[in-house]
Amino acid sequence: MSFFKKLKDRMFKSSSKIDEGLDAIIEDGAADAPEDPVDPVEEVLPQPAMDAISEPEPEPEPEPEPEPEPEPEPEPEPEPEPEPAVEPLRVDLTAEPISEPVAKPGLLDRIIGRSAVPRRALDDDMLERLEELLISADMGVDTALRVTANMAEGRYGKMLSAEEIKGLLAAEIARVMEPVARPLPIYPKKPQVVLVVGVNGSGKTTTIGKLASQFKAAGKQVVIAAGDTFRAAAVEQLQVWGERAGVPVLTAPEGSDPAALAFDAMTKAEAEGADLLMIDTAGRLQNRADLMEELAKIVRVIRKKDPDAPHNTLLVLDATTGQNALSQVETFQKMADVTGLVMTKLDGTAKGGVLVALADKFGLPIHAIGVGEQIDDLAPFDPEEFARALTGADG
Ligand SMILES: Nc1nc2c(ncn2[C@@H]2O[C@H](COP(=O)(O)OP(=O)(O)OP(=O)(O)O)[C@@H](O)[C@H]2O)c(=O)[nH]1
Ligand SMILES: [Mg+2]
Repeated sequence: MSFFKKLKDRMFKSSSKIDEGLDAIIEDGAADAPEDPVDPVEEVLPQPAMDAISEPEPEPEPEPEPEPEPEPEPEPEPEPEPEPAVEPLRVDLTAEPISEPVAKPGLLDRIIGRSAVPRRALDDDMLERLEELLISADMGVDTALRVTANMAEGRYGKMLSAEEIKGLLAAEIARVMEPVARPLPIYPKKPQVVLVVGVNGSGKTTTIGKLASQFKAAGKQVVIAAGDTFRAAAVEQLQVWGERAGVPVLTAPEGSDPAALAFDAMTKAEAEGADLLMIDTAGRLQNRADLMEELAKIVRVIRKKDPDAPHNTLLVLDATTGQNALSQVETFQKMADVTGLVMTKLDGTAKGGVLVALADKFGLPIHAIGVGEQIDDLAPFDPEEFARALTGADG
């Protein structure tokens, strides 16, 4: 099974959350308007989103009847033309005339028994509810506003189905994430030092095991340093991962200085000509100044050996912690020069949206995502797959 397939399967909770919410939004303002004069599908949706539309689209119908004109009904007020919205947000269209059912299922549809796809106009109310939906998927207020505003730009007043909205949201989310989707860079420097940091239980040790296994499979010589010297169990856990990955694990006695271990590990990795040295660290809460200072010390000591080290500082974040991930990035950035992110446990949350907020706010590379506890449950980060899994755009 491919990683992406796994991600989609595992992120089902997220998908259904947005799915259900969208259906309710459409239903509340629904208009069965397949003959809507402004058919948004062809012109609006970018290619990937087109793929996501599952309903058979009403094919261009031979029009035997007189022009399907707009509404012949008496206008209650000046026509709120869906002007090419210059500003993406909050153009007040008083919603009513547009969001009202524009047409009953067309005669032709009834005759040929075609079921109409519910649609509603993209208006202020719909946008607000979409924002709420994205916020409930943990995207954060700022990012949710930006995503919905961009998605609405130029589409104000258009009739959209749930599938079309999912496709549009997915395309917008993928656009936000595209620039940050980058694999862990590999440098010619030997050993390339990868420091792995994060709060307690975020998945650091597990991620190191998974990464070590992948690099080993790619022909790299990898060494792991068990820099979490606080708990004997932590060292044992890493040794198990080392065995699984077929990679040596350097350890130090419980309670010893992790900076000293890191220094020794660099010396050994150098001597052995290893390509990569991955340094595990103890989980540290961002409000524990002493632990954060200890991390800074590890970095200082490593730099005595190689001023450019660590070459990568990976911050491992747990997707289930939601918006707190944002403050974790801020705190760890102060203590260590975070070069990239790995988000774990995306399989265990309905709220993967926080990854979009992270991309939007920090622009740090997202190297990989954890989608399970097994050694191969680390996927490269693919923005489009992620966006579609998050929005349920594949239906
Ligand atoms: N479902 C799921 N569980 C994960 C994932 N990554 C890690 N875990 C689990 O999360 C728990 C914590 O993982 P660890 O790797 O020990 O986390 P840590 O950051 O090293 O923890 P500390 O060393 O205590 O700070 C373990 O039970 C892992 O199996 C993931 O992608 N998906
Ligand atoms: Mg650990």
